[in-house]
Amino acid sequence: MSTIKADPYPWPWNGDLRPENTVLIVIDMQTDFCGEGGYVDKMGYDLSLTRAPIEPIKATMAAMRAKGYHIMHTREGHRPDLSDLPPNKRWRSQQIGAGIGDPGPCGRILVRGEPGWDIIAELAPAPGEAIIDKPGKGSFCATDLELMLRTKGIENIVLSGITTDVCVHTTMREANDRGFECLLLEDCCGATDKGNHDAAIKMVKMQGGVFGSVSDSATFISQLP
Ligand code: C5J
Repeated sequence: MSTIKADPYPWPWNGDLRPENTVLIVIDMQTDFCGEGGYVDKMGYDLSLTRAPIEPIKATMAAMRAKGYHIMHTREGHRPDLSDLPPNKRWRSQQIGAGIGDPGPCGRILVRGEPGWDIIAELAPAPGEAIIDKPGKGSFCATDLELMLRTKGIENIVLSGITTDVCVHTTMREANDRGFECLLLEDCCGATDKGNHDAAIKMVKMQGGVFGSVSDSATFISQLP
């Protein structure tokens, strides 16, 4: 029996925390979301907010790799022919001056294979770590993530990445509804707006942990069995 100190309950709920049944998912740490000239930068948001989780994620990933835990990464992006890009998603991005599929300083925005779409070098996946390419916000929608988790016997998911209120939250909600036990590491996530980050964290903790529990990287690393 091992748990991590977390709010609103020690995680995981049943104390069954082992490298074999637990994965760290690093969500969308791509240049488009936290690098100069990428999608978020083009929209005019403060990059320091989406870059803040880089060091905490790096430390968490190193600790989990050293103990043999599963690590997975996700990337949001679309096919070069944009056949998996809903027209309303494209239209909305054009309204804010960062049209998905349009050329930018880091290549075509949020298009697979372009420099801006790739995971930042600081958090590069290690050989053997799965990368899930997703066309939407949630990591379960139109991907083989659930099949891979079930095949590996994974029950516990530690969530990190960007953005807290969008892709991290959507993935956490999808995972929770599928019966996975979720922990969000607060300082390993960031949003384009600090208020939205804080609200997203608060939402997880309501109703006894409606989507799971919340901890931070230092606590997690120090208590990880
Ligand atoms: C967004 C994401 N915000 N990774 N994507 O469009 O959160």
